[in-house]
Amino acid sequence: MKKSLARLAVLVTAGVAVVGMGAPSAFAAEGATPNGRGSLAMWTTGAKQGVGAPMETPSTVADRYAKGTLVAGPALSIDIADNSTTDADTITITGTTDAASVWVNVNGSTTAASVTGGRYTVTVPAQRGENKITVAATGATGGISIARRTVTSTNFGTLVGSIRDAAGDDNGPGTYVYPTNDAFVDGAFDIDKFDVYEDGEYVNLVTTIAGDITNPWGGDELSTQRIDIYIDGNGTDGQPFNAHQGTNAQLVQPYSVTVGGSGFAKPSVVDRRENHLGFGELLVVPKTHQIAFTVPRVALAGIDLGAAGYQVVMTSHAANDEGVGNIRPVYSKSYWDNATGTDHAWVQEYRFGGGAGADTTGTTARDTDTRDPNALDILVPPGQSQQDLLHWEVTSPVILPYVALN
Ligand SMILES: [Ca+2]
Ligand SMILES: [Ca+2]
Ligand SMILES: [Ca+2]
Repeated sequence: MKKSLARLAVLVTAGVAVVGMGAPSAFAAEGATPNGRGSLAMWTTGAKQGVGAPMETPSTVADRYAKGTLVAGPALSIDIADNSTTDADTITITGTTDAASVWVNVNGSTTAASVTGGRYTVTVPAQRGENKITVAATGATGGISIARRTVTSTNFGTLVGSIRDAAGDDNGPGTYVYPTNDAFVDGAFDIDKFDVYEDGEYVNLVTTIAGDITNPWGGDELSTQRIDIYIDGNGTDGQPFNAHQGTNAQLVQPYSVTVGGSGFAKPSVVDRRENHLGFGELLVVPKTHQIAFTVPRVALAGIDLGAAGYQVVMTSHAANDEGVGNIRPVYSKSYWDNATGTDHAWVQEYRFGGGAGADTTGTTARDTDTRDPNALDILVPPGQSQQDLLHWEVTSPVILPYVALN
């Protein structure tokens, strides 16, 4: 066992991660860098945990690869489908093999599978998001077979409640149009669902969007979106209260806390008096189109999450000099339409149209008219319409309601 794992460690180090699955030339093409995250570290760690230091001389193995001959690996199948999704906190990996031993590495931690009667099984903890699974089986003649799978876990904890949102209403009051640049992919600002989960000392506020989550500008997992989540745990009436600067909107009454963040601003919990109560973490799950803000439960102290009202405002992230509050402005459709061919050709490519105003360096908002909200999609209570709620030509600033969880 010790020897087998030692060989394996060296093989992975040398970048021959597809042992048993292709010709030696394919390994050379991969170069000396392990294919995948921390291959060497993970197998070395596993070896230490399981059977001791693995780095004995791999001369026979090295020779074998230097000469371009390959010992056939054992039979190895894996039952779990690639790119599958689970909401459980563990992943059970099973399959068939004719090898005596099978090792499974998940996210850098290696575990021996139990092998009985030609089948292997092992249950490992799933980390939230993407889990990279590598299964390695060593045959009696030293050949190795490897299978890889990626499994996404959406285990956000215990669901407190959800709010669904209409599809295709990522147009604000019904008139807004996306910038034309490819960075603004279809549905990138279309809220599909909002979920609240409790997870021990944390709360997960999860916004699912209709479009793909891309990261064209090198943010932390996402680029174009900004999300502000307003939580009203008061249950008392009050006067309308300003939303995050640059939203050009108010909440129907003061929030208890707001959690705002983007790929360029860590989720931050702030109360209505602008006291900063803590930072959260951003986790994006591209496969399930989920953008999660994980915040400390203590930062939401005193709020009954199940009874609270919520508003989720989807805007587009702006750099500091592009719009106040790091929110991208919306301009009038005629200005936007006619920007092509002018010295403001970038307007159509990088700003939203269908609202009011034009670019100006005269205000920090970079907008000559801020009556129109910069919200592209919001949550809407049953029986109300987003078109009415965001109809800035009737009421400005627009007043956003809180919505109860289902
Ligand atoms: Ca929507
Ligand atoms: Ca405007
Ligand atoms: Ca909506």
